[in-house]
Amino acid sequence: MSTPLEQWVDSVARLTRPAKIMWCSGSEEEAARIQEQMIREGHTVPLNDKTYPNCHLHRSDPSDVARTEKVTFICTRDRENAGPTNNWMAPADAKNTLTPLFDGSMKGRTMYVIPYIMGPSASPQSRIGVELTDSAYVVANMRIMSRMGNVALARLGNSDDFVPGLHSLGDLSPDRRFIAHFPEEKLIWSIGSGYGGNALLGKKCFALRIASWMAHEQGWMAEHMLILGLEAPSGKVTYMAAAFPSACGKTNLAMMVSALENEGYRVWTIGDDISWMQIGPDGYLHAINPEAGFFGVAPGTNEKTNPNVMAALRKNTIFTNTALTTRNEPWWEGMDHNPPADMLDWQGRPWSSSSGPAAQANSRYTVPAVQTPSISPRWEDPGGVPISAFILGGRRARLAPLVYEATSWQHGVYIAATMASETTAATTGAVGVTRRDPMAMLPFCGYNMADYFGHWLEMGRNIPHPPKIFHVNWFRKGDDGKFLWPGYGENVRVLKWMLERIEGHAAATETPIGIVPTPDALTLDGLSVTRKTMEELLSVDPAAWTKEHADVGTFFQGFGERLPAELRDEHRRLGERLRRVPTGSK
Ligand code: SAT
Ligand code: MN
Repeated sequence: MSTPLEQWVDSVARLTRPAKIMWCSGSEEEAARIQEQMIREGHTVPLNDKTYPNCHLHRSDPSDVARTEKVTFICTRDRENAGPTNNWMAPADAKNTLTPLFDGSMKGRTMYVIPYIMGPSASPQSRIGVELTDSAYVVANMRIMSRMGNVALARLGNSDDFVPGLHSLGDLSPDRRFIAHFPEEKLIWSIGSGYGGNALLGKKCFALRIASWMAHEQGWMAEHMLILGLEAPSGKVTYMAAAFPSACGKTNLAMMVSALENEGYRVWTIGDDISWMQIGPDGYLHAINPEAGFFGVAPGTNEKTNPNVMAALRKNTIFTNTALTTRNEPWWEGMDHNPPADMLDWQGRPWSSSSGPAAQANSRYTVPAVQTPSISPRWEDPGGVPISAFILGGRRARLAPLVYEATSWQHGVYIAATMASETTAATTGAVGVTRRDPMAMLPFCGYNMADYFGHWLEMGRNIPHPPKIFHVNWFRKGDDGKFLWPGYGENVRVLKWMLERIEGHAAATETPIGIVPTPDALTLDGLSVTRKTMEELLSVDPAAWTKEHADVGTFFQGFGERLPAELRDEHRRLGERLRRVPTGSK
């Protein structure tokens, strides 16, 4: 009798017709063979053996360098369950469209069977997935990003309790590229892309889109959040999970080198992208990082912005679409000030300063989490870590104060549901346009987002000790257009205030939008931020917020009747509070 997994592998092999099937064990010897295969295929080169041992540079197809949201689908029987923020296809239509593309798509190639665990191997909060792929690059990345191979097979046994994900490069044509999710079957089909979140199916496809659906069904949370621990001078560590839209420094915050280290405050890293959280026996929400590695953006990463990851990626790392120096080392914009001479750009062409960026803007490193000097001793704790705070954020040049706190869980859900960020030059399109990105989950929520808001509200009713909810904005600018707050390692000063709020002794004042620190509540020793700047950073401008309030009203209309009544109430109450502020006051 074959197992459910063997039956599925057989049926996929009949469709895709690979020359060979290889079951991945996860061994070192196998990893070496996969690397050799990648090098033979011609898009991967080994890097400097002395300075970057066991590291590789991979160049993807130039048309295949980022996630493609336009061809990402949630395939539920009822269109309403995918909701207004997702692309939808009926499951049967999706299968009819994609089956011919998979038909014979692996001919002459190897089909790799990758059993993997999302989460620490021994954690009851972890879940199993199996990815079938014809890409050796995917195997090499999944090996870093998940617990893969025999460890997963052993945990699965003969069970059918795994999320199947079928992936094929197809012909890499953008016209025949689809990333389809079938949440009702907990199934993923992806074809036509070899890149990141399109192809490493454990990451956004499973750990966010499918997992958010499972979490809704089963009463837990799958969130696009980093997880960090803030250690206080007493040695006590307080855990926080944070959601930011892209380009707001999530990885840097997770690995921050604290500016208050001499005073005994340091930051420990548990995860940089995804958090799975479940109510623990102690009544706290307990978080695990479902991933085992970091798939981070390279450009802008340097000794100042993220020294921990710079130390981590000196071995066992896959670089994707970075430039290559004559020393056979990776390079990207923002790594240092002086681009080395005679580099090859991310497409392997000779580069000169007039030929545009040397590294692709979305070039990446894939690095084992355990190599990060700041990795928490509890990062693989099977019980997860108890979360005391949710931090939400965005990039708002003028509007949001440096930090404010929700007055209740329900108010916090309102803040999360209305999160927004202004576009930067790094994102395509116009600069400075406000984009709403609720919970930073807009591209990753596997069901109707209005129901997802409802799920957050429901969780708040069920968690005996819910995390406090904060909103931060590291990006506020003064009238001169310069950032008011220094950011990076100095952000620990804001985390310290949160810690004191959690412990119940930090100074704060109530404003219409929430609870804001008094100008002297943050520890500013050793920092040249004046009191006037602090006041500006913490100010709430009722006129600007009245405009924001109207904009949120329009945004909420998009969810129609399904928007939870609690959020309508919060919205109405914010409007009332803003109207009560005497005009002209700040
Ligand atoms: O490509 S990934 O989805 O893994 C990373 C990202 O785009 O956020
Ligand atoms: Mn992400």
